[in-house]
Amino acid sequence: MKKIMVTGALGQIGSELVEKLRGIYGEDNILATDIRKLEHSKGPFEVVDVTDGQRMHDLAKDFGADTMMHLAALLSATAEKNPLLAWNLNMGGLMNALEVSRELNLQFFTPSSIGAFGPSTPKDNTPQDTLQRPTTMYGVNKVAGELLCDYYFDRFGVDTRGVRFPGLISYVTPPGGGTTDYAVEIFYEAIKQGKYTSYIQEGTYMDMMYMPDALQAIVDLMEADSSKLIHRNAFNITAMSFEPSEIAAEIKKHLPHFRMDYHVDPVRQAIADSWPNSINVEAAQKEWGFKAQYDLAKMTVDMLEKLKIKLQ
Ligand code: AKB
Repeated sequence: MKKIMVTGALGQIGSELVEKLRGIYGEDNILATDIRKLEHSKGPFEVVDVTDGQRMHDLAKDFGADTMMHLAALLSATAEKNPLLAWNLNMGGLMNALEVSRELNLQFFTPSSIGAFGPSTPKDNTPQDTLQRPTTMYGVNKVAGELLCDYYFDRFGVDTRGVRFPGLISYVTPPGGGTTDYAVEIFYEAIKQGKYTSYIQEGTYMDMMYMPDALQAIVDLMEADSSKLIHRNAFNITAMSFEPSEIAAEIKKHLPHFRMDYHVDPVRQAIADSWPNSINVEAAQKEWGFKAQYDLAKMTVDMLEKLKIKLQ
């Protein structure tokens, strides 16, 4: 049975991943950690600042962890507002998590992102192995992180694994400070107000994925036969690619009065413009059987249904 320490456990991915992992491996086998306090936790929970490597080490050791899932990070738009903080937190936290994993011989997961690509990357059907010259601090962090994870495997034999996530959409915990967040906000506003003002321009395609597929991908990759993994880290994965008017049209099928207009945020638009339109997922399919269950239509039905109940 795995014993997993999760950082960033109260974030968009972490809050749902911890639940899923507790369902699979048992409540007491998942140590959730975050910089924020949680008043009532069902399973083990500790407050951790990931820039404090010694505390991470002590907690992982006392818990008897055999796996580290490192999620704590600033997202793209926040990182662009505060690049120095992003460097210190994203890179410092990752180095600490990797070091703890090397010292305690833990299996390791951390997400990269479509943000690891840049304007000179091929925009359509973006290959697994391609040009990566991102123009954002987040992207610089992600490329450096991908390389560090490869390095810790090659140099120290740490069983590092990871994916490049697209924008993640869920009804449980809202994301904060990302460029793809519009694709989550639109559902909340469609139900609450019947309208949404998009900060991303019509025609801007980005890859996206529904959270249940993202969580399953993490579990599948971590359970995959190590000898089959050629890439190990930073696997391209995605479930759909759309632009704002397409998701609006999909929502309109269920909420006919829904209206959308645009007030473009130049910072987030520039980030989105530097990212691919849609990425190629063949390596993930071949090496560990990646497959998404939700397309735009199926996700929209589920999001609206679940959010209507949540927002009642
Ligand atoms: C963001 O928009 O910053 C994230 C991501 C795609 O990495 N959702």
